[in-house]
Amino acid sequence: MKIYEFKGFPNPARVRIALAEKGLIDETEFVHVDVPKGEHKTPAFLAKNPSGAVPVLELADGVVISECSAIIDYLDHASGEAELTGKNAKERGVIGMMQRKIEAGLLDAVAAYFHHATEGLGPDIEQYQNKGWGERQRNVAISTIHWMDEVLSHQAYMAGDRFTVADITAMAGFAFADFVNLDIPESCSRLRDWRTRVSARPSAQVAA
Ligand SMILES: N[C@@H](CCC(=O)N[C@@H](CS)C(=O)NCC(=O)O)C(=O)O
Repeated sequence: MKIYEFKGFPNPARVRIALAEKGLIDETEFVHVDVPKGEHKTPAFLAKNPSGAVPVLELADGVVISECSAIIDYLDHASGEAELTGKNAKERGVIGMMQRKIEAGLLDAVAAYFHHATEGLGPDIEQYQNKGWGERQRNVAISTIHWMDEVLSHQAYMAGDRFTVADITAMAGFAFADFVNLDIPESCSRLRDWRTRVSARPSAQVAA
């Protein structure tokens, strides 16, 4: 299988972490897409993902899957037990809920701040910006960070007692937050401890 990506960017990192957790890195061909140069907006790439974003998974039979949550869902079910996305109906519900709340409230919110309230990827790529919306999304991210710290008062990981896709999304969210200088406050000590623990996982090194 192929992954079209830009190594080091937050969303491609989500898929790299999942590949490493599943032991699938060596079975993957990584194809570099030069996002800052706009290669993700070319007709050839838009034919694979009309959203014009990385990562994209392409299977040997030509089937293409975009959106990290869908890619990770596929990887988790294609190989071994579905530890990352849930082994039964209840787990799938809880993990899916936490993944989506963290995706919307942290990762997407920080991305909106970056693209709308900073220079983002530069004027050639950022053809519409709304500074007020970007600033508002920064506040959404800050609220989400405090909520995540509270979640960790009764469980070790974002969706329960083991590492899941919800933690992967959170890791990417904080990598993006670092990039825009949005720190985890000192008062959020549980969240800081969680970040130290998940950053020490071998899969985190693969994504860096
Ligand atoms: N919801 C998408 C987000 C993908 C995304 O925004 N990727 C970024 C890289 S981290 C990108 O390609 N940005 C290009 C752009 O916004 O022009 C997913 O889950 O895959």
